[in-house]
Amino acid sequence: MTNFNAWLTRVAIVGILVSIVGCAPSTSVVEAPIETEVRVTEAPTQAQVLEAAVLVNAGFEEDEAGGVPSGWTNTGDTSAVLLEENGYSGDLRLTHKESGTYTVETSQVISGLANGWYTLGAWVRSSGKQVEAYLALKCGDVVKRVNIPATAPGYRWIRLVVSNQVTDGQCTLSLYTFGTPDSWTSFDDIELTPGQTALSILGADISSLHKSEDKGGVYKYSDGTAADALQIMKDNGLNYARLRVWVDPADGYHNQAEILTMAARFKSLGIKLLVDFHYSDNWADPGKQFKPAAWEDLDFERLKQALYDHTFELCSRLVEQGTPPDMIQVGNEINSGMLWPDGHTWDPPQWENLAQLLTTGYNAVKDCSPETKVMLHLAEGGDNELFHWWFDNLARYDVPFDVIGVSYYPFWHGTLAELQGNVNDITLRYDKDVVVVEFAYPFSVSEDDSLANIANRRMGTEGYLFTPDGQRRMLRDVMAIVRGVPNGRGLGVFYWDATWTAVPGNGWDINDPNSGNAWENQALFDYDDIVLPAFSEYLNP
Ligand SMILES: [Ca+2]
Ligand SMILES: [Ca+2]
Ligand SMILES: [Ca+2]
Repeated sequence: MTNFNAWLTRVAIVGILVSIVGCAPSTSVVEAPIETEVRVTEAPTQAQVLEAAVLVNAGFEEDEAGGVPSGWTNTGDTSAVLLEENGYSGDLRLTHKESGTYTVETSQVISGLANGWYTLGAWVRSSGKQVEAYLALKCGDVVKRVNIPATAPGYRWIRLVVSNQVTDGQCTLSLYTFGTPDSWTSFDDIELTPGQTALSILGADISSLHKSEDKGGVYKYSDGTAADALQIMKDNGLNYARLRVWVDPADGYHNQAEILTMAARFKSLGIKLLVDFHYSDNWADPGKQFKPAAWEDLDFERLKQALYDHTFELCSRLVEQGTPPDMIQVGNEINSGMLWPDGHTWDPPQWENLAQLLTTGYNAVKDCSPETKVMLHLAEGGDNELFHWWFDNLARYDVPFDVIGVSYYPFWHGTLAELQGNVNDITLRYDKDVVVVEFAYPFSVSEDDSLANIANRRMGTEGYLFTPDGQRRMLRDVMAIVRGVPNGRGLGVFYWDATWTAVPGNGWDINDPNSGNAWENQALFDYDDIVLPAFSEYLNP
């Protein structure tokens, strides 16, 4: 549907609502449409009837003498501009490549644009190893860029987008490479379309925070000033927090009481809440989905009831204290199912049981709070085949849900191109929004406590050092992948676990107060408790 059609539809809906208002006998009916009625005053601005801009030679199929694309201007080391075979579509693509170090920009000025938001989109491939490669949309004095990451290994095409606001009728599209010798960037099928593409969820799992604070953990702004961690994160763009809940955890943290306490703090700062139900007394992930001790001897019907009651109870308590959950995930990384063995997806698979458990969780959420979104969450965000296997099996039972959550740890879950291939596909195939609900990347190769960190120096992705800037670059590029999901269905990212710094007493094992932290090199606060630069990427949604 075009924006103009959307406006026409809205006018039609408002017309219906106005006629309802006209004969509505009760004030409760009258009140709701009045807010909508304001839309009657909205005229179709130019931006609402815009069509995609007409670019010259957007697919690089037309060349001039000298082998450069017609309709584009090249500046800098123009010998680095090539038209190569094997476009994303058609015969040809634009490539920047040179045997020496080079800097080159290929650009096109588009004028006659109505003022408003536009989004530049392009398919790209990249060797990596450039000093810098990006797409830029320059409108007036404002330049917006999206970095082009390496798409090796495999050299898959990925599609990136960047939005900017037209204020004086024109913009410049820029395709830029600052290359090292033999590094290359390819471009094809450039588009400039009306509208803005931005992430609405800028989230972090901060399940560690409450216990950390109790054990003496402190958090600081970049200038070294200690402050409330939530305030620091909010000032760095955080708008959504995720908390896990266990049924009866041994140390008394990550239980319902903690969620209620934290939810009240979030509410006071305008931070939204995603509750991550593990349905266990301890960690649940693809390698372990053990039942809570209190549920172990229940038959399947009673197990479903226990799941329902636990979910409904926490949700209802949140509603009652005025902090309804914005989203709830039924299970955590449930590739292998949950509540083993009843909800196994293997050996032998119990898809029907799992479908009943997930449907029960969904019903508990909606019975408590119809507005709350329900997420189903799997690990292995780059494995499209796995997502097909899992969601196709569930689809046979019509399991209801609203959002797909994926974990994407670059050192375990494939390349950025594989992440894009998966999230773009599953939003279409299952007609759902998607969230990268777990992501992290290290900022250090050293340790801040005696327990060896999970992500060690052998696990780095080329081009992203285990440094504060490497961590920032990886978060930036994961955000770009989610932003590029077609039709605005990529909602956002949750960083995991932003606040889990090395604090004695807040280790990984809730049965051992002396256990260490294997994650402190992936927190978003450094070993001196100072917020890391990656966090500020959330200020560019
Ligand atoms: Ca082409
Ligand atoms: Ca450690
Ligand atoms: Ca420290």
